[in-house]
Amino acid sequence: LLELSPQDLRAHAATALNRARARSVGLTDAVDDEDLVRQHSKLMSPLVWDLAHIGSQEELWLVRDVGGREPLRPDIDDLYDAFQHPRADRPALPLLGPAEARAYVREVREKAFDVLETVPLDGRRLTESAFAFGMVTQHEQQHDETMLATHQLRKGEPVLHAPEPPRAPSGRLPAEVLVPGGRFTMGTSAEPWALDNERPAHEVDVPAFVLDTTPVTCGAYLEFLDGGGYHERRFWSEPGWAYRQQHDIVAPRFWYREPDGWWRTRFGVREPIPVREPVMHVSYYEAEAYANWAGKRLPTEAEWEKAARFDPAEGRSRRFPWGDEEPTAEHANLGQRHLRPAEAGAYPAGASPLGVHQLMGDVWEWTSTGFHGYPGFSAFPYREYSEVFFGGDYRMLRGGSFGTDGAAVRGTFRNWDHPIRRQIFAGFRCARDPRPGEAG
Ligand code: AVJ
Ligand code: FE
Repeated sequence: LLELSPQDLRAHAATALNRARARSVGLTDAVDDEDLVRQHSKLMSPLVWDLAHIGSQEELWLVRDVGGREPLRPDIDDLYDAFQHPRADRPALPLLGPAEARAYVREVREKAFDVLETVPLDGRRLTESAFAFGMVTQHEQQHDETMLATHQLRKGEPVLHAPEPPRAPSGRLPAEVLVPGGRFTMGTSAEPWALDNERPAHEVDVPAFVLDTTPVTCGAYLEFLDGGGYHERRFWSEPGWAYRQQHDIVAPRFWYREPDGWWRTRFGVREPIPVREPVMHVSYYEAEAYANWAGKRLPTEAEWEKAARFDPAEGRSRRFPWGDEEPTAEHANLGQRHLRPAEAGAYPAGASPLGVHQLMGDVWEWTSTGFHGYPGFSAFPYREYSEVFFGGDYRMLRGGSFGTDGAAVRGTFRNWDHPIRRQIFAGFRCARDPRPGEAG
């Protein structure tokens, strides 16, 4: 699918690494040192941990593994190993301070660029190095999105700024799209930067189903909420109801009821709920309850990917809903260009061949599927990236959010989180089985 030469890889990797670093620097320079070391929520690390962790992983994978160089800071490996210390415990660790962390990631990056310039890139080593550089870029971008979620949790005046996303063109889209039944290719063996859990490509038979054309909007969600949906047991699964009761959840995270209706806070700004925008900061359980209320269900992960990738005219899976080209600003709301999702229907150029909109960008979309390896899965480069999470209490999320960079998402990309999580930029769309006669 992608032809890579050593020169291509060097140029592409350098650009992608620089872009990720500009974002990390922007997110960490936006606040003062006191704010950088503070834990804004038990769910998140202090920003200074994410920063040094980005450097630590880059040191391990690029400087030591690909480059075969001497360790810079073997003494801090343990501090920045996510498996050694849960997020809640990280503030108490003897972490690098802001100035030390910044100096550390700069030094690692200089060494990584030196490796990129000098490491032999031929045959198998080209593929392996492409993967390592791509993985490090994606890793930094993933933590940048995590840091953006930490920004959303911090109190105080706005420190991040971005232009407003495009509005939706006038005219209504059909509410739903029929996705015909049949086999399609799920996952990939061709994407050079696909992570282990996206591999290998395999055929899946997906019966016909009907999918919402856009993610569920705040306006639609308000009907569920104002109609008493949070208080009706029958819409909720058993664990969902227990969670809703235990935490007295009555609205999406960051929403507040005022005498004149619902408001929200978004990166320090208080604003009325934007009814045309996809709802976000809902748990899987809330998404599931909404779908039940609407007489629908959440899509499976295979349904989501078929809607996002299958081209019925050519009978093949694309890299993205719009085709094989990398995302641009016309295709999708990705890359923190904006600090919010765009209105439903705002990206007509990013629609799939069947007319499903905004599958990429805006909000991550909950699916009803748990985390398992595809048939033929093989852990790479190590079990801790994906395999140790298989079978855990997770649901798959697809498509990326406004805070996901294009380097860190594609039609095959698989994200996962606990069904109770709400601090991530996650929303959903609904699916349903076709009614008799509807599937043609
Ligand atoms: C794929 C987003 C679930 O952030 O926990 C970052 C990605 N893995 N560092 C996460 C990841 C190791 C991961 N998610
Ligand atoms: Fe990480």
